[in-house]
Amino acid sequence: RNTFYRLLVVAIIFVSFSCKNSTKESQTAVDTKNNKPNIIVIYLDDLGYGDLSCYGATELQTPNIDALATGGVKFTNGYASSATCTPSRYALLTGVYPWRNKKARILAGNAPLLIDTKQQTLPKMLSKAGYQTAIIGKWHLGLGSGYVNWNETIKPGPNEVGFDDSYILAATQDRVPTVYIDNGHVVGLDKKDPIEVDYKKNFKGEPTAKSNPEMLTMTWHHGHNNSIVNGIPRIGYMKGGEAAKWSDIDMADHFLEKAKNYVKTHKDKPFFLYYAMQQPHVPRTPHPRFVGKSGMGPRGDVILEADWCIGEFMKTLEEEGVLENTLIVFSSDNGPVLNDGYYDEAVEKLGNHDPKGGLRGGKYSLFEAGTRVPFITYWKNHITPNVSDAIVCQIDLLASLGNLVGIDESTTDSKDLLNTLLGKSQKGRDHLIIEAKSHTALRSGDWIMIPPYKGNTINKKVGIETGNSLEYKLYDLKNDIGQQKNLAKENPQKLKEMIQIFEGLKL
Ligand code: NG6
Ligand code: CA
Repeated sequence: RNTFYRLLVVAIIFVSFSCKNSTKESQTAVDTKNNKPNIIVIYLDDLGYGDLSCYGATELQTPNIDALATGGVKFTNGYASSATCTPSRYALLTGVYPWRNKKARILAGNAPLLIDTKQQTLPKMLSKAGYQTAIIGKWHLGLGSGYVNWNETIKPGPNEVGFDDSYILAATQDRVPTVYIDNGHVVGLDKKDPIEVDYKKNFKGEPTAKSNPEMLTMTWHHGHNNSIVNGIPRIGYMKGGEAAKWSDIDMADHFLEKAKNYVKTHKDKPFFLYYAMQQPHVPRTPHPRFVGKSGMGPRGDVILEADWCIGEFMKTLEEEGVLENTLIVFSSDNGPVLNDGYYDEAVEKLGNHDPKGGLRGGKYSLFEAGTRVPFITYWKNHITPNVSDAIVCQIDLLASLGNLVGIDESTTDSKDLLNTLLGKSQKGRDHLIIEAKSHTALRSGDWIMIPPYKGNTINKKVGIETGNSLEYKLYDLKNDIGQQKNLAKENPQKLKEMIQIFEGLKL
């Protein structure tokens, strides 16, 4: 009997030991295989917290983005670093708060490169880890070092801050030059028709929205009354480059094709692709396939178009056999705006849709809707589907993806939240400083504190509250997500604590 028990004990020990070993082995195997998953950041432009059906929209259906959310981690407290484009993209790529760099503001189409070529960046770090790196889509971080000759190699630009490949639009769809730039070269440029760009004065004899309104197919509301390209009035003046000008209605398909092609031609080694889509920024120019599809006018139509593009792109990842070895981060550079300078029925046809998803403010605003955006991570069979309330920010991608590939990149500003992004932890940031037009506020736990700022309380042209006021504002987001009740006077202790943290972090 004794022998029997002894044997049983030995058998149990043996079985449990070998089980442990085999789990360990298989984990190691998985880890080794996926140590370097492909990384894709899909970044939309001006997409609001409430613009997707997976974030509560009922008037628009975005099934392809929803599939990422239901198959990955959907963050309810995911932030862009800023309420405008350039600063958010700066933070995303460098891991540095944009308010540390005074030049990190919405840039003109001929502004110099904002990122120092010596600065650490996400693509540089991933290159070091053996990745191939590329940007396809909107850049808006400046090009050149003062004066740009658009007819020669344009640099420094994305290729000088870490991207092996770049296929970009220089600034925004509403800014000149309205051409694609492929690794520093204007696509389709006819050297006999050189491009000239100026943001101060027009070129003699060139039509503008003001001098030739009869040429317009889209009407400007504010700004956007300089050069006319494809009937659309733009910001800035441009001359020449006729053959190189992009087709606005084909832009989404164009970038999608480039992104698909990149995957097909780079799938044999780990790659990092920053797929920076232009929707739903103005001018909203859906392909005719999507016109009228949302019933909400062009803004809704281009959101549907973007969702379709993402669906097609996902199909490519699947067909090319890389889906299970690819981490996708989906987000937006800042919150929503309806009228951002063109009459395009965004306001009139909105109906019951709430792009802000119940938040206050919008693009340009220090209130929540300026920076709290859709934020999703997806990695088939590696992320357990989950909804996370952890506070995460795009600025954390540098440190977090650094951890993923085995490089320590934690900085004062960029936090390693890899486990949170992969749905293994619910712990997010303790504090986050958000920015809107160089003004800053503190999110800490469930609280947000907005210091006093002079200036308009409302940006009348776009119809969005700025967050400026002459007194401190303190909101408890847990009970007041719409920031309706300022608790600064009622809770002076909390206010004091928040001010102290804020001042400490801003050093
Ligand atoms: C503003 C533009 C706006 C948009 C924005 C940049 C005017 C009046 N408004 O200056 O239309 O282009 O810049 O948007 O020109 S962002 O998403 O790239 O930050
Ligand atoms: Ca934007």
